[in-house]
Amino acid sequence: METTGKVIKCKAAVMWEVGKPLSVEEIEVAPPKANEVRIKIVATSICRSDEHVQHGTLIGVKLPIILGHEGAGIVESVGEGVTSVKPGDKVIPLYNPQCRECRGCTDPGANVCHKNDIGGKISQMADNTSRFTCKGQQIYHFLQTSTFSEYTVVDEINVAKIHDDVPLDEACLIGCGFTTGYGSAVKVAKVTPGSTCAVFGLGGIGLSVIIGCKVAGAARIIAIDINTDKFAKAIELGATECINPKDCEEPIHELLAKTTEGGVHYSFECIGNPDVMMSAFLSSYPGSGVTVIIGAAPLLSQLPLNPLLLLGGRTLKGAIFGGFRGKDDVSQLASDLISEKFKVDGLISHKLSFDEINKGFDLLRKGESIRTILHF
Ligand code: CND
Ligand code: ZN
Repeated sequence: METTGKVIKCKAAVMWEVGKPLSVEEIEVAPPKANEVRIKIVATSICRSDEHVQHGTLIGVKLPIILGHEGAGIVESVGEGVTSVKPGDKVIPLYNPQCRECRGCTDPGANVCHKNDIGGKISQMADNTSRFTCKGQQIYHFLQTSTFSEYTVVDEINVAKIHDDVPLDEACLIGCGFTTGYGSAVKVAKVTPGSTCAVFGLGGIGLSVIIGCKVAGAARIIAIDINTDKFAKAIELGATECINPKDCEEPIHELLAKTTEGGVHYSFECIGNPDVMMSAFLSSYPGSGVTVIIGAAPLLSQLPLNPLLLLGGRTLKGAIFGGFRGKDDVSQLASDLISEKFKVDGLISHKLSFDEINKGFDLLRKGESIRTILHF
């Protein structure tokens, strides 16, 4: 390509300050170094985790930074030594890399690669430099992906090649929201046919859990949210009943115990609220229930858990990225999308131009959107 080896000037949303709207700027993106890949992002979507960070409620990030970790695009150029993707390939950037060497990549029960930057400690490329500059200043990378930029550079371990037929709008959702929720049901909880599931929180993550529970053959999928506007979509995607905890006279776990012969088989927390995590846990059947924590709780929060509650045989677990590995599983999920094992288009509530990114954040904050896709 004519841009190969050159600095590219393009559009990106820069976070200069926490809590302030992102600023759409022209930035410079350096060419990929050895083992790196420069990607033209075609579509990117806004996950609640981006909003937590933008709002300053999750991890403290380095500034200025380019957020965004749900995206899809086309490889523009590759650095020396890259073999798994080539220019022109459709790809999904991965915040959960796959180096294939560390314990996280080789232990069959694990999925989080040790080369991840999920806590934001590095916020740069592996050689501790950035590929982004704006107004003469270095800009940090976010979650090794920074998809709120028309061009981004990632390490080869942070990119998955996908089938040419996958629509990039839908591919974006495989980069986080869909994969996280779906995998939490089918891979982490291992929902069984005929079971009863309770899903707390009906955003992009919770709705994807519902899709997973349905694919796994759950008989009852109880969808729970304080925003009743979310119920129609939950039913459309497979929920069999919806409950607003605010309408209940008793605590939700007591109501669920009564209506599910003592508790649900599987419960999922998809919000990031420690109180709801306890409700989800207490809603599970004391003899064998499984609860999966997916929501990202505020940094210093704690669960007030009486250990006796575990002795009957309950399991409380958590997962990142739905228990899936980066490169291999993402490529496979993209292929499963083409073979219609599941559909993800129902998760796309809005499409905006990239310049309207702050409107996208507002829609999420107001509870009006599931996933907003931004196009450059
Ligand atoms: P989003 O904000 O779209 O959805 C949350 C839903 O929860 C909304 O529909 C709310 O109305 C609902 N809600 C809020 N409070 C309550 C309550 N007290 N009771 C019932 N419902 C409530 O978020 P999202 O779906 O994009 O993300 C959900 C969480 O998952 C969030 O914390 C995000 O940071 C986290 C996450 C985790 C992972 C992972 O790998 N573990 C990956 N991505 C996101
Ligand atoms: Zn690894």
